[in-house]
Amino acid sequence: MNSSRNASIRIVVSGLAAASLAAGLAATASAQTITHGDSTFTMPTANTTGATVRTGTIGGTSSVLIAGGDTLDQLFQQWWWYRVNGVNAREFALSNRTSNIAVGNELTLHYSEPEGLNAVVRYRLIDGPNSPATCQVIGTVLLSTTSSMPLDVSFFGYIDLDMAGSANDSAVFVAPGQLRVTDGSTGVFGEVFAPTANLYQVMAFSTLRGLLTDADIDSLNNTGVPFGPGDFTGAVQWNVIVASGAPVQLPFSFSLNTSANPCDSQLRGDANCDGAITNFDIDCFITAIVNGEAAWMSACNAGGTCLYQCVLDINRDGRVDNFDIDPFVTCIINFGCP
Ligand SMILES: [Ca+2]
Ligand SMILES: [Ca+2]
Ligand SMILES: [Ca+2]
Ligand SMILES: [Ca+2]
Repeated sequence: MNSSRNASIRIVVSGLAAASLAAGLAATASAQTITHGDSTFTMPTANTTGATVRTGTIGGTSSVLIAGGDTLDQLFQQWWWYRVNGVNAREFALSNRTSNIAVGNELTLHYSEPEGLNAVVRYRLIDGPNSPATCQVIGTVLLSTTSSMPLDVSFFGYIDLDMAGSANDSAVFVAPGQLRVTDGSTGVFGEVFAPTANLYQVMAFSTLRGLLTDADIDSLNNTGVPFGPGDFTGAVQWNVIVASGAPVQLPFSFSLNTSANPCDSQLRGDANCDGAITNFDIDCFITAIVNGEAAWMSACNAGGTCLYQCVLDINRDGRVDNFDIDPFVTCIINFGCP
């Protein structure tokens, strides 16, 4: 980002802060910071940046992501837009925040939008080694609906990384759904990981953001990679059906100087989270399949270091269910997953 971008954002912040106070939203409007080790991640106050305003043209929150041992904020903006197909004639930002909860290294934001679309946005910060300073933010969005009719939703995850605090960045895919953005002079890099997204697009600031904030329908077109050097911005698009009683979870993680794939450091099949694949994993695997994530968390993952999806989604199809049973048995027989 440059100084003119800073200046324009400050103007918008002050104007919208007044508007949100007038609307009586001050009680839930507070900036949220989570920390882990010496890394921090901050999402700003609800409804106080162009960001989280439904049709704000500045778009995207001004986020802060700082990895341990460093002082640079390397994340200019990150935010979410959606369109209910057949209902909306444009994209809208998630904007109607109903609660925000920051506890330790986890931030949870609840949104309730007028189409009957609800979103629970979760960020989990995981600090890593220093020199270079590393951390991951494991993001997920859980979409559900209060409507009796299924919603046909296009949902967008947007990110504007400024590696090493500047715009001299290049981007390439390092694995399917995993994009690496590297600073041209320092080698500092960030990654974005969205394995289940249907579409992506990468462009120089601010054209891509404009597609999400303007008054028409846009879909991403799988172009722009490799990118740069330039002022990187990227987005992914999921096209999903959200039906009553059938919530949809969308994974979207990002990182500094390490992989953004949260499963890279997790042992698939290690259902009791003890670092090995043995018969002792069988009980915990059954707990997960039969009783779900909450029961598994309390019975088998007291330290909270294992991620449900990473260790239990054995067949890597994005769900933990009966289809994981056969490959899990194979893992146990072989003391490791193929
Ligand atoms: Ca648009
Ligand atoms: Ca950028
Ligand atoms: Ca184990
Ligand atoms: Ca699975």
